[in-house]
Amino acid sequence: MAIIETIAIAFWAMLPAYVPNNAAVLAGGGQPIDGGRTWGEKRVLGDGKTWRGTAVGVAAGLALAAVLTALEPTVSDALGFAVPGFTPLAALGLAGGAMLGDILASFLKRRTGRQRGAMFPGLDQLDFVVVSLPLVGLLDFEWFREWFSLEVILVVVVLTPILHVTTNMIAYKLGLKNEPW
Ligand code: CTP
Ligand code: K
Ligand code: MG
Repeated sequence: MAIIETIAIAFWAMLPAYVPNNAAVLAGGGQPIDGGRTWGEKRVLGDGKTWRGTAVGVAAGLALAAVLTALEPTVSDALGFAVPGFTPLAALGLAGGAMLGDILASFLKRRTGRQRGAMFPGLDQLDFVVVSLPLVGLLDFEWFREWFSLEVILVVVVLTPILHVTTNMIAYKLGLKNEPW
């Protein structure tokens, strides 16, 4: 498979996992998921993980998956190779897994004494991949196996941090995010 093709499939297949974090940033606010509770001295998750941000993030990922699925035949035709349509379970795994990964990362950040907004290099850029891919594999193994070849997974692991750093830098410059990571 040509590298361009692999990159296109990786990017397209991961879009429903990329969008939830950005949607959550725009929608965030309101009740924190941990309800303000602490574990030991530290918050369980912190004020940066809210019900509204999480719900809007998952909804945005699911909606995007539906749009991409509708566009898939046209886009595949135009590209000359197939990009994936999303089954409901694949979409749920990608969008839900992305938000879950982000929440688990905050849990780890608090346990390691990091305040809300502190960076955790590596984890910040890949938390949602680490949870969304296994979750997709669990929810719809056939779909996962069809689209996530070893090459596609490798591209995802390299491409995601680059996209993450770029989009967060833009969001920071636009004043949408408090920190550039
Ligand atoms: N956000 C949210 N709910 C989520 C994820 C994000 O409401 N599940 C919103 C919050 O307003 C959050 C902002 O998006 O402050 C930025 O997200 P993120 O960088 O993940 O959170 P941080 O504020 O940096 O908090 P943490 O240190 O826990 O990652
Ligand atoms: K994060
Ligand atoms: Mg942050």
